[in-house]
Amino acid sequence: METKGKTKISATLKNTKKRVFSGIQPSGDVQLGNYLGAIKGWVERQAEKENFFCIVDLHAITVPQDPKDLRHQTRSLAAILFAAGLDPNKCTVFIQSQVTAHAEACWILNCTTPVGWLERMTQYKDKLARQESIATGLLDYPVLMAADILLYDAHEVPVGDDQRQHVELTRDIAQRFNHLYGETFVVPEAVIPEIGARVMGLNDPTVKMSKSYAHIKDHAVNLLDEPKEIERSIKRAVTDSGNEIRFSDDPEKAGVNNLLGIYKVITDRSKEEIEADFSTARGYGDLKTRVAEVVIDELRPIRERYHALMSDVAELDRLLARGAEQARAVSEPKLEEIKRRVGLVLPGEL
Ligand code: AQP
Repeated sequence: METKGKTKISATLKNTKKRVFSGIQPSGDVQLGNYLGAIKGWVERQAEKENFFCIVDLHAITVPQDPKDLRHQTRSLAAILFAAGLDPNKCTVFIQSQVTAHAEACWILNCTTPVGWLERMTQYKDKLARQESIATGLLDYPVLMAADILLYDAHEVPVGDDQRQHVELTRDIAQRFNHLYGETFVVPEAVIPEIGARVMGLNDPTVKMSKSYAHIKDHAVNLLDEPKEIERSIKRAVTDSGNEIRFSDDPEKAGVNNLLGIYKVITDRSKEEIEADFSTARGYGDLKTRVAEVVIDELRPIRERYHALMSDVAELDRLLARGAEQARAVSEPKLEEIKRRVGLVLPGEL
């Protein structure tokens, strides 16, 4: 039995092809920050490595969700990912709850993760401050995220800046497990874009744009917004009383910096070129018009493909079932390896 276990362990560690794992919650309307900080990069680099993109519905239920809305948001998010350009022939897109290894691995990792590590997470502390009563799952959110990543032996985790701390924690969880039970997990790295990593709220450029604040007027551009709504939100974006259009770390200029950052990620031009271009602009009104134009042009084809995909839900579900099958083929042997490591008896082993 021991030999059989050892053979299986080394078989999964032998994977040499670089893997990428990232997730997104179906927790509301996908906003421009999710797109520029994560999805756009996923699409651009999907052919380079072996990519797994997960719709993390188990993470979404760590805060209250209406069941009917959650079901719709999950399919809608899948349609957005495919509409944005994720190609099921190049990468694996799947729903977390359809691959049960994630929840099982999370339990095992819970048993090696000190609770103090979780209490220090800033996203937990922020959400805690916004709610009267919180679920255990909210505290445990980063352990489930660690399970998601570690089950795939992912080397890279492309995320926005807000998830940096969670990926750091995943590294700690992996190293601790490896120390306790022997080399089991690849220790992953966060891959964070230089610009676009933190798109700020249009109504308040000191707060990150977030699905949770989508109900606040003019906070976000949602990916499915019509051109008129996009134009309206961007025209109302908070700026400052000056008129200088340049990239800046000055908190006073956070609004202008945010608009320029959005413009930069979409146009893929250098800061110098952009500043030179805007040097003849007549104030922030011109800047907002140009930013609205590029955002509208970027999102138009996504919105059109989205509506086509949502008109055939059976096909969407078929694509997701295929993704889940591919994800199970990788994560289930890894889960068996984890179980062996901690001494759990697998069926048929006795
Ligand atoms: N404002 C942002 N700027 C850049 N990247 C962002 N991301 C989120 N907001 C921004 C990145 O989007 C990916 C998916 O995020 P998520 O759905 O897993 O959860 P989140 O980070 O908590 O995003 P939200 O929109 O703020 O959701 P809620 O309100 O539900 O918590 C991640 O890579 C994230 O970094």
